[in-house]
Amino acid sequence: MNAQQDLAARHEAVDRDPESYWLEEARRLDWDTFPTKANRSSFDEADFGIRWFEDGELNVTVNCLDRHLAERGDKTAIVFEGDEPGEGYSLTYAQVHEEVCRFANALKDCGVGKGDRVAIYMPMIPEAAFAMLACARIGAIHSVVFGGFSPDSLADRIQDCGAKMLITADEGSRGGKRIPLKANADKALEKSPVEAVIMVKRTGGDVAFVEGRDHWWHVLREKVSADCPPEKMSAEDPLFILYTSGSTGKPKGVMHTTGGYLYWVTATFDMLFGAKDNDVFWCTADVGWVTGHSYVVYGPLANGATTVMFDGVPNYPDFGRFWETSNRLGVTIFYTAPTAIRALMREGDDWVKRHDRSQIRLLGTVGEPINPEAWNWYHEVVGDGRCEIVDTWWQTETGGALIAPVPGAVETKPGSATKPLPGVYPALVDNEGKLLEGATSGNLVITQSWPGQMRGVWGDEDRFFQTYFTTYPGRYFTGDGCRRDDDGYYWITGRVDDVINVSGHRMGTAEVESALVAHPKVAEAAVVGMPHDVKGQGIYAYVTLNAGEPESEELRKELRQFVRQEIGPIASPDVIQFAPALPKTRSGKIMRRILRKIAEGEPDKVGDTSTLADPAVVDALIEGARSA
Ligand code: 6R9
Repeated sequence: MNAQQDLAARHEAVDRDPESYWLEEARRLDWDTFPTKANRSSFDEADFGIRWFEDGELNVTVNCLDRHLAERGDKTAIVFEGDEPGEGYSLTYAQVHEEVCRFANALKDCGVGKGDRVAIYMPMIPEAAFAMLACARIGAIHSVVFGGFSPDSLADRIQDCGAKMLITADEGSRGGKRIPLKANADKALEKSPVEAVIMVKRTGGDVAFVEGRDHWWHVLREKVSADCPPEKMSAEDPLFILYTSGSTGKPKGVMHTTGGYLYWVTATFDMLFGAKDNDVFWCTADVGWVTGHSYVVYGPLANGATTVMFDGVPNYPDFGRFWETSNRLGVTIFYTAPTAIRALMREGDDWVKRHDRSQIRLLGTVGEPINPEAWNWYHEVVGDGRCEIVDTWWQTETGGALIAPVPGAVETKPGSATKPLPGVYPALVDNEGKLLEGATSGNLVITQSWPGQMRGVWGDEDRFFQTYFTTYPGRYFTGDGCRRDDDGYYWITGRVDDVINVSGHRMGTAEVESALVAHPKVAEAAVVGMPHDVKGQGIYAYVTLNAGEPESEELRKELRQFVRQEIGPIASPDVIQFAPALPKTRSGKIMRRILRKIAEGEPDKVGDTSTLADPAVVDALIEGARSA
């Protein structure tokens, strides 16, 4: 069977008899108890719930490590590439297995057990993967917090998930700069204490050490056994929590479980990247994001592939880093974000062409819509017109890819994530929820559950249903807008809610607003997205100062710095416009549509302003935008 026939057969099989298809597919995993039930999910309020393979039992690390030992124990599992080119090493499956078992025993010695939450705040070093897998080994639930987040953001997440332990490193090293992870962690722990801290030595920098609470990993490692039997987990036991931004409130703890999530990342990694024994797979995402979970750690390892962990940035020491490193490490499959592609494209073709890329056979992208120009550059320049481009649309909530071209089976179109994978049923609806047929644009919903779907928002039972299933009852709402063409191809147009996508990182406008208003000189703030050549979207903040507070360039800088401290550098506003007043309806609601149009540089398209309490505000804003 060729790829096209195989894909057609899968679609046919899952449409005809989903229960049998999924149970057959579950054989991709090794189970302690093979499930007899596949899908027991409902999107309806009366019997709402997402459950997959619920009577199955398994351990994630057995699937990612133990089951490969007999045949691939000496195969490279992880290639570590540090910040400096060539600063790195490789680990075999046998070695990773041993490290994970030791780490798991260290967790146990620190009092961590099944169901406990463990926060992980780490650089992109193999120990980050050991820590995640060690949790999975003993049934603890990890919550990885991106190393670029501030102490406050870390503290909020530790508190929300009730973490018992924090795993961190002395410092990170990115683009030649040190990142004070332990110092940040210490600040966070003042606000949200944990019982124990394990710290990995990465740079050897000076850090505080709290006796009785802190432990060095290299010290613990020598004391613990390399033998740690895997905990038998129920398919629906939680595997991890990952915080992500939504349109309202604080980031929510997206919860994924053991069986369905692992199945989905295993199957999608295989279908989309099809890593063979000699492949080297490099996904450039950080483990602080879902892409790092699914396609740096779990997906590749469950398939027995070789995965690269990169602790650097695309422009250090120069703009050729990706291609120099790919060549040196023998990378055959490369997966990155459109923002990185656009940033490198700006620097010219020469940075690419000076490195041999003939070993690369497949190029993937994820994180935001890829504009056709960047798609074509990736295809023509990076891939020499030879490599397939696999544009994968998915979300933290979906666990793994849902819409993406299966190589060799689905023809690509530059800028389209193409078509749904087998068992994924997207649909477009209008704002009233009416189902739209044929070639059209609308809001993207998914009509049936798939195994990798999130199971809940940690600590808030109602929020999952409220956030995703009430806008269009009976359907999962993605928050994305989308166009479907005559060939049934999907073209994601971006978020239609109050989420902005900055360099592939999700930011809730509400989060940035609440950081701004926390500043003593700020009375009110409204944040919207604006088009940005490299980042996709930038952050545009309208700020109303307290009465009598003078506007100044220094204050602009101070506010940017303040947001960096409150959330992290990724949330720093690109534009701050001081606004004497914000456009509000008579009921006091800020009309963001107007603010968006001004930020997009299209003030003539603000539309009807007659429902505003004071329509004159708009003219003042348009005037102010010229100098912002
Ligand atoms: C995996 C990940 C999810 C949001 C999603 C959408 C955007 C991701 C995309 C894409 C167009 C793609 N997005 N992949 N848009 N084409 N291939 O990025 O998860 O951080 O939760 O972001 O990213 O807007 O809704 P997450």
